[in-house]
Amino acid sequence: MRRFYSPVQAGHAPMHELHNGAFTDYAEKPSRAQAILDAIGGAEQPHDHGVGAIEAVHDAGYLAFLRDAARLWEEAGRPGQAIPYAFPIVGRRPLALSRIDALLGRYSFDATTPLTRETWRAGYGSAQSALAATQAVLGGERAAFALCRPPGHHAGRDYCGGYCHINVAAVAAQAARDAGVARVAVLDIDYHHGNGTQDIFWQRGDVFYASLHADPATDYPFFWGHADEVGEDEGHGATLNLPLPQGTRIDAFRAAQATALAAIARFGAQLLVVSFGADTWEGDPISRFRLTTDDYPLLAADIAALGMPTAIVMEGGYAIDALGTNVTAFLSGF
Ligand code: OKP
Ligand code: ZN
Repeated sequence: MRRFYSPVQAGHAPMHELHNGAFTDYAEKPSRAQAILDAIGGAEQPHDHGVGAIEAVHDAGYLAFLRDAARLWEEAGRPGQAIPYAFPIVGRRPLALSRIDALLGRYSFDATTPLTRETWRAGYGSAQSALAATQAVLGGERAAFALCRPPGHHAGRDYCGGYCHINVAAVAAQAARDAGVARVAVLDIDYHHGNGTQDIFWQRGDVFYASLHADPATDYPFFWGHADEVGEDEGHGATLNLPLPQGTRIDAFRAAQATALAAIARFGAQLLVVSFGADTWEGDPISRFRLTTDDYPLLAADIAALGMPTAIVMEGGYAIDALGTNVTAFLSGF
């Protein structure tokens, strides 16, 4: 299987994150990508497909913010990395914001996603990897893998959060639409709900979003991913959420995935984007499902049995010692 990764993706390396009330080591480390690269035997560097496919999904003001935030933070005399702390929850209205703290609150939905001088370039590279995998399957490959890191599924049209800045799955899905694929599906099997992907396609009838994830009643991102969230307007019925309890093992996970795959087939998708997170693994440090390494080929084989051209983009997975093995196991199922 062709696989893609750009070295610029390693540049985003925040020192720490706000985790359960204290600063801890940033879990979404560059060494995640290295561990996967070592296991899959390297990757092709993606061609630069330009910023257009990113602008097709994200707000222009937001992208300017991603480019500028770390510089503005430094110019304000701040140490470390740019982290938001005040959010316009009440009385939202269009304002010409200039203060870095105001911009951070406006364009972030949580405080776990620091921005550095390298964030934009890394997110851009991650999106280029996703685009390269999409081009490969549009060009006839059965499946392709984008080693996306930073991940993307929590990022919305105009906000970052959950370690995500550019929604790489959405960029891939939209690129497929713009290449003429009439109906596209995103299957999200990361441990966490992909609130950003859901939000981007919420009112769209041409892109189906199906997600298996930990119940938002107990798990991040808390506010999205409930079973009754089904999309709106033209998108009504084109969002499918299958929340699962902590402790979920392969049998229940596989059954839920079968439900999602059946819905994707009924929808009539002609191309599939898989948001793959290895944080469903039993040893993941921030997650609470109990999948084993041997479960991943089964899940992948079920997805492959759909017979759809499939671009796989990497999302989470934080047990770095096991990450390469788990990703290899998943890819082997295709
Ligand atoms: C990104 B992805 C809980 C901290 C949660 C954010 C988790 C982001 C996961 N105390 N931090 O979906 O793997
Ligand atoms: Zn996750």
